[in-house]
Amino acid sequence: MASSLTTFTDEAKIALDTLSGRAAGLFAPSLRLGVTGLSRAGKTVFISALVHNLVHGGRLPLFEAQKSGRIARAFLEEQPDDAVPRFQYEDHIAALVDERVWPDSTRAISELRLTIEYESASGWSRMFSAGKLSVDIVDYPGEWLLDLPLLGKSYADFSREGFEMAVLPVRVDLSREWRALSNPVDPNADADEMTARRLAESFAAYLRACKLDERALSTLPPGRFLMPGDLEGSPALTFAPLPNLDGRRARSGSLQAMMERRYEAYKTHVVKPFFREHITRLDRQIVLIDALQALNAGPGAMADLERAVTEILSCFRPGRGNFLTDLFSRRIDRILVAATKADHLHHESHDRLQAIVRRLADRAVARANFTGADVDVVAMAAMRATREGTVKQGRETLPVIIGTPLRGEKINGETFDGKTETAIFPGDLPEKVDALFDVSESTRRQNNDDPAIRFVRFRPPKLERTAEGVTLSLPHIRLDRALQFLIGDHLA
Ligand SMILES: Nc1nc2c(ncn2[C@@H]2O[C@H](COP(=O)(O)OP(=O)(O)OP(=O)(O)O)[C@@H](O)[C@H]2O)c(=O)[nH]1
Ligand SMILES: [Mg+2]
Repeated sequence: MASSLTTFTDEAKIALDTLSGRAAGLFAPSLRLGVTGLSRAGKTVFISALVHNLVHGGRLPLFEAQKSGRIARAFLEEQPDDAVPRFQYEDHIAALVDERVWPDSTRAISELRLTIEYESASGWSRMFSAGKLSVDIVDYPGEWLLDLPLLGKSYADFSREGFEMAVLPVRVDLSREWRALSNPVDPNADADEMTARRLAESFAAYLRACKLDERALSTLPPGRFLMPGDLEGSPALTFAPLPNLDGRRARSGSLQAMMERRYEAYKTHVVKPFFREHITRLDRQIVLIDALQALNAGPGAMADLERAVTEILSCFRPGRGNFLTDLFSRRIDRILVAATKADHLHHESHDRLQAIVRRLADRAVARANFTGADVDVVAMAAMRATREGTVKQGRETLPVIIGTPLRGEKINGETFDGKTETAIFPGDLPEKVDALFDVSESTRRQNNDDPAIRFVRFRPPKLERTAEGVTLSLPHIRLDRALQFLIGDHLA
């Protein structure tokens, strides 16, 4: 009796606190937004553009709270986790806006808290006070995401899959050296540091080659091999798949035992803490996908991208049958799968881009057996680097995009200097989505050497300034739609 009384008083007190907190404008519910994406998908640019557009009242007609003028103020606040570095928002914006350069690849984790003060749409809530919502966002190197699926895989699984994937047509030439080095190795031989190091280095070199633009492959774990962060040179990274394990148990003191121990240590000390601290507490998630880079590289890259997205989604799948469920403290209820960099296409092609990503997401969702969250798809650009126009060619009028291609980008033998604005006809995305994923198609294409779909990269846009020198809002494509889906209901 006594204890339930305490509980009751406690609860009443908490309720009272909450109410008075809200009345004093102090109560700010928080929402953790996961910005998920493989490396170079556009996470850092997305976060920077999102914050800038909210803080500076950008043009966001599809974001209802902003459109109806209910957002009083949005600002960066001190973040909740002291141990995590702050997201260098000001530096990123300065680079994008003043220097017109894109941010470097992210090498370590960082975090920010964006607080939005708004007026509730409902009269009842308005009576108490203005509303306040804090959105917490974490930025990290995309490569690290590839580690999540490893949590569910034994060293033997990791080794077997490593060798299976290495002989796929898109990888077989790149993995040749590593396979030649690994195949003669006897897993049962005595553990030897030099052998372990040679294998690990060769394996990492193969993964790096897969990631380069021409192949643009995505499924490349372990992630720290590509982006070691503070683990550079650490023994935790000195392991690699071994051949011919055939379910054999490792003899103590053998190379296999050593590799297995390090693989397990990598999972326990590197992957799990990252996952537990930053991924399991998410409420909402946006998955950014750079489909254009994979399209550029051909169907092998598209199939690989689909595999990566499927494996990652399986990690977020709630409920039984997911080895990670116990780690989750919250449940993600909305996921937005976003095709990024849509500004590389004329808007007439956006529907097709969206269709490609929808097919990728649908299959990934089905294969990952993913249920329990609303999944939506959008083609967007967090920072629009181009504008649209038309060019007359003979009797035809072609829809073009106009922007400044990055220095060194090439089209039809012409190399750009990074200064000149150019109109480009990006071509049409194919109507038939299936062919894009058909790997046999890629072999044909590589043999015939007929050109794949080609895109060039652009510099960040030149922004207009007012007479007072104030930069106008950052241009984007459907960032507002993404925002509405991700946080709109929390500002109702
Ligand atoms: N045109 C255009 N390019 C973009 C956009 N967003 C990203 N990019 C390009 O994509 C590159 C990668 O963007 P980032 O935001 O750094 O990608 P990331 O996901 O943070 O990558 P990692 O930090 O390596 O994981 C940039 O350098 C730009 O070239 C966009 O909205 N429009
Ligand atoms: Mg980044």
